[in-house]
Amino acid sequence: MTIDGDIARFDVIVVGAGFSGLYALHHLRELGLRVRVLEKAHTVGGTWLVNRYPGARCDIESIEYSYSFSEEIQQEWVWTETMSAQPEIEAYLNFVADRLDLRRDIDFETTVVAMSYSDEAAEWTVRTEDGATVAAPFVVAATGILSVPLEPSIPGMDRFTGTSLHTGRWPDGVVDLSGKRVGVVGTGSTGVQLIPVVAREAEHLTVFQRSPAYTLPWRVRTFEPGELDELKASYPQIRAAQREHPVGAARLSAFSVLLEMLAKPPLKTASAEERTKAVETDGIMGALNWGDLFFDIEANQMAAELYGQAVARIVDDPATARALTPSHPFACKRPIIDQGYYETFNRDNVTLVDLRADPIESVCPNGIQTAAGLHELDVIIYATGFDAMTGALNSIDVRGRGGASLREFWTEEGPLSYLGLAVAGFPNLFTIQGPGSPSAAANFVAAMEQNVEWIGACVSYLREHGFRTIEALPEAQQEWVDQATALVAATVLVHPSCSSWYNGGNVPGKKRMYMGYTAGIPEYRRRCDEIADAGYAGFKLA
Ligand code: FAD
Ligand code: N01
Repeated sequence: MTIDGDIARFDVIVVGAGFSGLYALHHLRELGLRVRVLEKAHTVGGTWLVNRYPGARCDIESIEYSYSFSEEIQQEWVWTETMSAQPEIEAYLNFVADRLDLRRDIDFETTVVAMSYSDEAAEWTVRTEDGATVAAPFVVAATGILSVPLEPSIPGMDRFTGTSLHTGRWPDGVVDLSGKRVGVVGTGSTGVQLIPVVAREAEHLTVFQRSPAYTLPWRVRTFEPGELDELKASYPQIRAAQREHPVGAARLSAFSVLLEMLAKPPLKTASAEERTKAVETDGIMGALNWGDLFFDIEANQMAAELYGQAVARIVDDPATARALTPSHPFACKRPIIDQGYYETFNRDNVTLVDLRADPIESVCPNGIQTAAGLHELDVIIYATGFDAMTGALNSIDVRGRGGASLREFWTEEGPLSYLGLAVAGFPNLFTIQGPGSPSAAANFVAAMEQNVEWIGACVSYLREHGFRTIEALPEAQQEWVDQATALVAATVLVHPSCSSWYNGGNVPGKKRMYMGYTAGIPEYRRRCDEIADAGYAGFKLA
């Protein structure tokens, strides 16, 4: 890459070197394209490089939450646990980068700050933080759906004299929490993973909880000797089953459990005895394992009550159990699984602060002040989530046709996109698993592989047929958004009390809109293929 003066030119610029960017580089390079990847971190990994917090792991079995495109890679790599922890996934992505010799085409420590499209040249010019520019007809934004950590704005945060950490940019190296008084703010997927591990290490843990989580107890285990080899021998069947499965993971995962719930009898018509028996027999699963919770808010509220009873069977202190019972609808946030979450609250060194009753007033130099008093702390860990789906692209000044700003468009109109792959007014820009894609409610890697392969085929088609540009048509985009919205219209996902990264409700001021596509990956793939086969229907090719 050159600084100022001459501009280096490529066929495709990929931004980001996580799961998506690495596969985009490999696949597009295999198609004979000159590809350059720009990555702000010092190495590969994306999500699995920065979320190094204790307890971080995936919640889909690793033999499915991994690349399927290379038989060599899936045979050579050794997973040690059913659902791998962060260090192993990070190591896997490094292995892939080396095995496919990807690093030679990646510029690390290179943050993209702006990119603008020239109509005349049919080309994107991409500017990085150090003032360098590169250009290419096509840009693939592999910038991540959960890559911009969200800091809460609590008065006094910068006055804290202890250590402040965000789980989404956890420092490299050991963070020693032993003998420390630690506070964790946030009880989403991250908090639920982090809290049991921190409790075992810290002198005292105080959990500041605004919305209690719904979380399914889960057993993650190391593979028995020979077990992984047997699975590897069945990879053709495993991958085939995944491909046909709506969530891109056919083995047991929180997503597959949720899908199975849809086929269960309704809670509304269950007798009092049946409800009690469900909780007595199956605990938390029994409270939630009913078919009408996604569509009927009253049934959902009844399930919340049963859930509270199930929690009370695990948590010794009744007041703590009550505080851990959610009041928002089940299923309107991403499903969570845990290992010993509720048991953690029976420990002598753990205190729960229910912010619904006792809100945070400020962060002080020596702790967190709530309405009821001061909690003295040495370390505060913010597990407060991400500006999801649009956050990463909105932190780049993306200028499309006529200088239009993507950030302004998405802020004013909402996160509109055609297939989650393209935005009208931004020709030749592909977004991997953007808003309106299945990624929010599916195995991301499976969903992403489809996107990368579709983009590869699209660029090849354009070149073979002498087209220089492809651009989503506004009416096709609106139709796609309408279809995605219609899919969830009858569900609790759009209930006013649902606030999550799925609908932008977790970011103050963000326009609310459900940002997923819930018909499943096979149906999404069918639609994408149909559109491509029709000469890219809904796109303007020029
Ligand atoms: P990322 O991994 O986020 O990578 C994006 C890359 O782009 C980053 O390296 C970033 O530095 C770079 N980048 C962004 N902006 C710029 C810029 N302006 N300039 C240069 N570089 C830039 N999904 C699942 O399906 N199953 C799971 O079990 C699962 N577990 C998760 C656990 C955690 C803790 C989190 C946060 C997410 C999890 N996800 C899971 C979602 C996860 O984000 C995806 O599965 C996947 O890792 C995303 O890969 P990606 O390459 O698209 O994005
Ligand atoms: O973020 P979240 P996350 N004061 O937004 C609270 C993936 N992931 O990092 O709900 C007090 O879910 C907030 O409270 P509320 C997965 O896709 C996967 O946990 O807004 N609290 C909430 O409790 C997941 O969905 C895994 O009331 C504040 C929490 O912080 C996504 O990443 C593991 C607050 C944020 O929860 C994000 O998960 C980890 C404030 N000012 C992550 N602001 C797997 O296991 C926010 N909160 C696969």
